Amino acid sequence: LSLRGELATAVRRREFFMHYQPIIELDTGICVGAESLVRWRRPDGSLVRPDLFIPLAEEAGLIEALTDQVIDHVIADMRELLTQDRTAHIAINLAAEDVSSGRALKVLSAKLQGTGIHPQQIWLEATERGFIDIRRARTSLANARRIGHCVAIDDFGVGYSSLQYLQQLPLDALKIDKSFIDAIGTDSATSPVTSHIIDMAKTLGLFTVAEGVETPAQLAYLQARQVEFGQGWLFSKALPPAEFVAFHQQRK
Ligand code: G
Ligand code: G
Ligand code: MN
Ligand code: NA
Repeated sequence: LSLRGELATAVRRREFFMHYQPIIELDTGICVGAESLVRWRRPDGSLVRPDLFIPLAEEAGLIEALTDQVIDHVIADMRELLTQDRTAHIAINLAAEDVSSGRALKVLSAKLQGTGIHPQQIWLEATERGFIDIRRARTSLANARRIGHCVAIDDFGVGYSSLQYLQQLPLDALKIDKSFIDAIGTDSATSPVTSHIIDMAKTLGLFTVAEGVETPAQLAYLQARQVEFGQGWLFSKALPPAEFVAFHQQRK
């Protein structure tokens, strides 16, 4: 059976679960929340990485069903933490089709009803990998922001149409892709681009989240440039739900 065929079965059998990578406020070191990251455990126990199966799910028309399951998991895993700490947030990744269609956002609103979780506590990461229909996405993201969600453009700079998305989508935040964080302090051609991305975000009034922060030197650079938030192995890898809750308790 192809991985793609297996994936359809996996969606039906709900073989997914979530890990949570802490997001840190860089000037205080406080843990303000986490990015939820989906994992697939096959029946034989092996794990498949999302960078392999998310693109497959997108191609196979399975991504919306998968996103629904992600939303269910985030609510089940994080309801207690989010209703006890109103300053905490969890970010959910949305595929291009989720953003364009707006369906995932309607599902999210419906599922949040009665949970006690405030929309302000769920951040949305709209990836720019894959084609986003800007006209449709504008409407759905504007609605999401109106009810209180915070919207970030994810994988910025590595995607399809960065500058167009940045100018035309209603956004609160920009996530600086790991490739630009890796370049900090190197003499690669990418290194000055990182600085320009930060400047551009500030010009547009967006706050910034740095992905893949691994070294104290990268952290020092980002703090000096007043990047507000960061995530990466310097702080923590992605954690199972209970481990993230413990991490957050200690660092909030
Ligand atoms: O955690 P990891 O580095 O393995 O994630 C790999 C990629 O898969 C990330 O770039 C991320 O954008 C994507 N991804 C992880 N979790 C989700 C999810 O819940 N939904 C979607 N659409 N993409 C995800
Ligand atoms: O969806 P997104 O591309 O934002 O997912 C982030 C991915 O980057 C995850 O797959 C996660 O496991 C990975 N990641 C997170 N922090 C680090 C890091 O500090 N170093 C490296 N090499 N990978 C990281
Ligand atoms: Mn992301
Ligand atoms: Na990313």
